[in-house]
Amino acid sequence: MLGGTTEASRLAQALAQAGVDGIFSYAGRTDAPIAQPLPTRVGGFGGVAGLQAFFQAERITHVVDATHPFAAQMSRNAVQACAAAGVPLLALERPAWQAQSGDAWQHVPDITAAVQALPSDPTRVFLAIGRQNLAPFLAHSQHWYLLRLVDPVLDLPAERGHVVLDRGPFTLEGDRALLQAHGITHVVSKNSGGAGAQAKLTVARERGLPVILIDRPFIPPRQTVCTVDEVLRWMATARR
Ligand code: 3Y8
Ligand code: NAP
Repeated sequence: MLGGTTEASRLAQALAQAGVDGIFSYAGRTDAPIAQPLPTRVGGFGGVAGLQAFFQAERITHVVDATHPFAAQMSRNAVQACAAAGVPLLALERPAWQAQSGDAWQHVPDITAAVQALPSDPTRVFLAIGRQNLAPFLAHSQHWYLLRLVDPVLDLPAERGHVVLDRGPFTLEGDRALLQAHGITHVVSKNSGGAGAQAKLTVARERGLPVILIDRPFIPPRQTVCTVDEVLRWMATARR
């Protein structure tokens, strides 16, 4: 299984309890990812060809893609490698977040549009998008940024912003305190879905803050379910 999300951690628990002979895979993006109850490998496979070679070497019979909706490259590679190798593939993916009454969301298609959606006058922005796409935002130096990262890879002078180290899943009281403490006026987030990162959107609704929400990237069609139970049922029936 391709992991790296809360749902992936839950699926690993269920597979281990069911005695399924599985391998959990991390990309190796964080220094010390959460330990899993399945044998775990860390690091890229080396593109589609590397993934196919892995399937052969490990005699993989089923692949579950439980990566994050924004891990589009991994998901694209899995679709290609499984089709080429004739290995059944199932995606475990949480539904996108839907706006509720009181939400002030602006949907944007990508990072560039998110940067352009910020107001021109100086604002205090909670950038909850990790570390891979920060540069275009930080280039707009009139804003003050609150960054939440998993690992201490970057620091900001106090007048430019503040870095919080946290891995999530995040809590409502934690995000309430965080946004309050830093006088946040805007939130930028990916439409990750799931419960692990939803708290900041709830707090934005409570405080009437505008949210710039980045749409998910395109992923080629593949069989997709939303729950661990559906994955277990699929495992029992899918044949090579
Ligand atoms: C390495 C595994 C779990 C729970 C942690 C979920 C919940 C928190 C939402 C915010 C948003 C963000 C980020 C986020 C979420 C969960 C879940 C989820 C967003 C870990 C993990 C790995 C990663 C990689 C990391 C990215 C970064 C993205 C931080 C582990 C904790 C911002 C995405 O420093 C880096 O290079 C971090 C890179 C990809 C996005 C980015 O572009 O920076 N996730 N996140 C996985 C691997 O190596 O394969 O370290 O334990 C997993 C989780 N991330 O039970 O695991 O949604 O499942 N992760 C985003 O959504 O915008 C945080 O702060 O509010
Ligand atoms: P990505 O851009 O889709 O993938 C880039 C490359 O990283 C892939 O081609 C693959 O390398 C490697 N890779 C990605 N996920 C992997 C996995 N689970 N196991 C082995 N190799 C993997 O991926 P990403 O967005 O950087 O995400 C990396 C990890 O963080 C994933 O586990 C994802 O679930 C987790 N995550 C991402 C986000 C996010 O916002 N992107 C949020 C939460 C969690 P090769 O081509 O060499 O095989």
